[in-house]
This record gives sequence, structure tokens and C-alpha cells, in this order.
Amino acid sequence: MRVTAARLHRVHLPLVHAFRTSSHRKAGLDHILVELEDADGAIGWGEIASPSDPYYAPETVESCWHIAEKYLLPAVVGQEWETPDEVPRYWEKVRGNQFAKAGVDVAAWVLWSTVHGVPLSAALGGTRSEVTAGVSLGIEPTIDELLTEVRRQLTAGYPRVKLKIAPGWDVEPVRAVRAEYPDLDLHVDANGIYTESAEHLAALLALDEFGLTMIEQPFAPRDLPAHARLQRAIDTPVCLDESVETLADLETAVALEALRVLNIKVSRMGGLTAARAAHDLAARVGIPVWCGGMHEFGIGRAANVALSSLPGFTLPSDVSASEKYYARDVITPPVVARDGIVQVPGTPGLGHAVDTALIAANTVATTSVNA
Ligand code: OSB
Ligand code: MG
Repeated sequence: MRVTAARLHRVHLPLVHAFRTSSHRKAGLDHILVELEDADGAIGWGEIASPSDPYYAPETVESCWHIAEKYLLPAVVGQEWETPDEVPRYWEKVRGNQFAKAGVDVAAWVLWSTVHGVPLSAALGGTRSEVTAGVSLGIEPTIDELLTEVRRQLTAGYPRVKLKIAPGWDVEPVRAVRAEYPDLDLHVDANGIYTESAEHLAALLALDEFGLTMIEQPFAPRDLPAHARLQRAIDTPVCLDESVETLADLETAVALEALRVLNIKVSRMGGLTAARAAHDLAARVGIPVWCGGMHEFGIGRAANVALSSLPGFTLPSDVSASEKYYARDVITPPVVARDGIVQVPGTPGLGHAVDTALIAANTVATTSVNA
């Protein structure tokens, strides 16, 4: 395969429900769509789903644009490759910048699977024809509003609910949801906001009594020892998200016993190639995984569905339906969930048509790199 032209489109979509985490609140998102084209005009789409601010990871939409335009696309355009897992080696010298890399890596996988007439999930080695979706709920203004939101998602059929927590919004909201739903598959995500201060530790230890499926990323990304200490003190499995950006990070975390569950994000790992490798490593050491999301538009969302079809993804993934976030998505049909189940497309490539008219209508910037 040879990519002869590449384009970036910065696209803005409004969110149907504003989302708040421990660090910020968002009413609409700008993601960068990546288009890779071969000499025959076949196209593979990818998505750079970086948040606009550097609060989840160091990247921003602007930094991704810069890295993709100046380093990643020029490194890939004109190269001859057989399979998409070879593509990341072209940007081997570029450190970090996982979100930017992920968008280009996904586009290479989608291009390859489209040209070879195989579904993206099959190209990756996926074995499931459907995947279970969970929902992630942001911090709400009140516990009543949170309960309303939980009720809405359970009525929609989602079997797992993840709550964003932060100091001051942890034990009480969890107690309220648990009281109403004693058997719900419930987990919490702190996005690294807690420290080992007495007050913070007391809250984290108190959460241990609610039978949560996991506590995700309580401490700062690089603080693996703190995660290991907490895991020794509680029965609830500790899950890592922000801490694991590379396979070496995962090996270190495993060696330190800093996790019992892994959230694999295509964006955070730098693409499907690395995400699949993390899945393989986790399977070898017996750590269950699930696919996390970054409020992806349909292209990144469909890639998450394909990844979630790999056998080690035994926990529900953040692959809720497009409609939970976007009134109109960039793919047709959008990602649909029925009773919390998303079908894995059996058609070549992404398995969805890309709505180029919708993309054009919502594009705020575009650039191209040619061979
Ligand atoms: O930690 O999983 C996270 C969104 C933005 C930043 C961090 C996270 C999230 C989510 C998104 O939880 C969940 C989804 O896309 O369904
Ligand atoms: Mg997380």
C-alpha cells in the first residue's frame, strides 16, 4: 500500500448533553478527521479525538494538528507498506503525541481493510460479532440530576454505568446510585485528581464498601506506586487509564501490581496497532480489559467497536451510541446500541459510510500533504 495524499479536517460538533469531568466542562467538541488516500483513490478515515485543553493528556487540538501536519503525515505519505501495523514505525522518532498518532494509525487500518475488502474488526483479529456498551456519566450539578441521568441510561438498556468522581463528589453520589441500584455494574473514574492526603484517602477507602466493579485512575498518571498502595488496601480492583500510554507503561504497572483492570484507549495508546498489542500483553498476564472512549465522533467510535471485538475485551466498553453525544454523526448509519449491545459491522473497512457533506458543513480548518 502507498498513501499518495493526506488531508486533515478540523470539525466541530455540538454535544447533546454537556459533559463535566474532574477538570472541565464541554458543550461541543472539535476533533481532527484524517483522510489517507492511495494512488487508486481509495480512502481511509481516522479521527484525532484530543480534547481541546491539555487536562486529560498533554495534547490539545492545536498540538495534534501541528504534529500531524508537520511530522506524521509527511513521514507516511509516499511510503510503501504491506500491513498497517508497519505504519507507526514511520513516526518512531516522534515521542509521545499519542492522540495525533492514533488518528493517522486508524486511517491506515481503515484504508487497508477497505482496499482488502475485510471488516476492520477482522483485520485486527476480532472474534465477537457484537460488543457490550457501557455509559460514562459526567459530574452533574446535583445528586438528583445524576439519578435522573442514571435512570435515563438504564432505561435505554445500558448494563454498566461509570460515574466521574472528584473530591467532594464521590462517596455521596455513589451511595445514592448504589442505594437505588444494588446490583448495577457500577464503576467510578477520577481522572487522576486524588492525592494520598488523609482526606482523599479516606474517600477512596470509603468507596470500597459499595461493590464497585473498579476505581479508575484515582491518582496522577505517573504515580504508579500510589495506585499499587491503594490496590493493596482495598478489594475493589484499581483500573488504569491515563497511566498507560505505552506497552512499557503497562509492563511497569503490572510489575508494580498497580492495576487489576486496564482501560485501553485507541487515542491514548497512539492507535489500533498499539491498542491491540496492549490487549495481547494484558491477556498474557491475565488482566481483563475494556475499551475506553474520548467522546469520539463516529469514525473513532467505529474503530473502538472494532477493537472491542478482540477476545480479551471481556468488560463493557465506552462504545455507547452516537446519539448519546451527537444529534448527527459523521458516519451513516451512526453507531447504534440496542439494550446496550452494539453490532460489529461485517462489511469492509470501517463498516459505515462517511458523511462527507456533514463533515464539509462543519469543517473549521483543513490542510493537505501530498507525495
Ligand atoms: O477518562 O474515560 C475518561 C472523556 C474525556 C476524557 C476522559 C475520559 C472521558 C470519558 C469518555 O469517560 C467516555 C466515552 O467516550 O464514552
Ligand atoms: Mg478514564
